[in-house]
Amino acid sequence: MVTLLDYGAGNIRSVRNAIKKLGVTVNNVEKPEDIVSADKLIFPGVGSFGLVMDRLRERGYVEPLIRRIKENRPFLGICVALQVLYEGSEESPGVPGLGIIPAKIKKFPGGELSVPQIGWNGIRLQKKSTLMSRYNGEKLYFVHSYYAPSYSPVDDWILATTDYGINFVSAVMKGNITAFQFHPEKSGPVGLKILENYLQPENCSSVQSSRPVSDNGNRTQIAKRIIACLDVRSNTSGDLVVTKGDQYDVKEEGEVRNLGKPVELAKRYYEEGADEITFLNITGFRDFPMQDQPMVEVLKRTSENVFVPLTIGGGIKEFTDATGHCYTPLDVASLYFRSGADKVSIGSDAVYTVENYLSTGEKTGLSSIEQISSVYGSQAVVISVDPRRVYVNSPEDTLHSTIKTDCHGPNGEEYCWYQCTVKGGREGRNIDVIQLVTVCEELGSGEILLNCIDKDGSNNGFDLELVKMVKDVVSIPVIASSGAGKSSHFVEVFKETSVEAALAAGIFHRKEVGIGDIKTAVVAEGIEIR
Ligand code: 1PR
Repeated sequence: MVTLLDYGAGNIRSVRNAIKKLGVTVNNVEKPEDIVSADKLIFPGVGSFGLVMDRLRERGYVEPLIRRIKENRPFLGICVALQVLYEGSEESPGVPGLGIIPAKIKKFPGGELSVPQIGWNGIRLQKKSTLMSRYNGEKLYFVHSYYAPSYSPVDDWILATTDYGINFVSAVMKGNITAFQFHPEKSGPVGLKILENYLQPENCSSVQSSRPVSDNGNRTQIAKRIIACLDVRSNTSGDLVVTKGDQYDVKEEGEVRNLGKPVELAKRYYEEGADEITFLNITGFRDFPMQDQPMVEVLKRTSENVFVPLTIGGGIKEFTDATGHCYTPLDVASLYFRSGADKVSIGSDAVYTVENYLSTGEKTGLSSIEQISSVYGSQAVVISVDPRRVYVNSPEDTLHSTIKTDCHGPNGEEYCWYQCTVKGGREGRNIDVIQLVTVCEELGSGEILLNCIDKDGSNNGFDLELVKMVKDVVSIPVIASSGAGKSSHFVEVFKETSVEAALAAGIFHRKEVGIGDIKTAVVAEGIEIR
């Protein structure tokens, strides 16, 4: 039996599901005393440093946690739960942490590497521990903008370190107190093995030797991610199906193309080695997700068997129902996080937000991006961009940011700009992709999912010109999407641009190319992959 510290801030369903999958019963902390009396405690940290500390304080959990840790009773912290062991964080100035480890959490400096760090990176073990006895150097899933510095005086706490521009502490351990910056519950089979080790009865005390493990000095490297995307909507019989469009047209002879069932396909892609799964509820702009429970059900069922990050998009916006009850975008996102999502993606509402911002020059704090990122952190907010090329003869013909393109327009035009659309590409708006992504980053989004309507379903490769243009102006991770037709397209996008991830849909659903085939081709070119 293990006890979970859930303070209602986000997706801890996957931790719960991972424990259940390992055949262990999960108890919840109901009152402060449960923290002290629990046999084994798992504390999955979700949200910003300040939010986590606020919630702990409101519930009277701070003192019992400190007591448990000082008494050396089995404790496993995940992500922000590692960070709150420290004295404080640059993320939430003035908010004291638990103060167990005498150092402060810092923000990644950025520069060449995008912040947040999102993806699969290695760890270098610095000492032996039974928890890591079945760990063989595989990559683990990280998502964070702040890090624990690896310099003293915390040496005696360091279990593992990782490189992301700088060398940081990716795991701490002293006696029976352990915390990971990575997410074991999102790190596929290897993560489950680590969790299983913690849950073993004989590992009640996670014995460690003080003898340092030889550190081979190799730098760890973040992997490029391969993401499987499932566009989901109801067909004419009312069944929720995975569909796929050509330039966003998902109908064939009046029927919605049906390429499979969402939960089954997601499981297949997880087993084939997808680094992440994305669900896009493509009619979310007209249905309201909180009344469209099948999508929530899909997430809940998927997270029972899929232990890599899940993103969900579609319909994240404010909504007033027939009774006059108003739901905020935060309400919608919270429902998705509670149902198993790690990130939400915002499409149409991001475009409206940016239009508003460009006309007033003011941040309202009320947009979906601001609301959700302030509670769950920027890494939880992806912007799904649906741009379409607009060709012009010369940059002077438009006020928008143009590129000189190798792929000329229908009348031989040599320039184009990328127009943002809403409602699944049905409506073009007067803003361009550069305006959209730069403002979204400023408002707090943590990643860009860069589709391209012209390329969608074409199988003729990603729009490299678009990807380069966007990568040049943002410092958050970018996912290239639309147009993948063969493995070499992934090699091309990773070699010719600095994009962090590449996503495909049609080739996976139609079983034309396997995720394993892509990874083999990418590795053969010396590109880091999981
Ligand atoms: O506007 O916040 O409600 O979100 C709606 C979401 O649904 C957006 O993320 C939008 O991209 C998506 N969407 C809306 N309509 C469609 C459609 O296809 N008719 N799908 C749609 C977008 C694009 C990719 C696709 C890639 C890869 N699909 O997700 O999977 O282009 O495809 P490929 O590898 O087969 O080329 P909101």
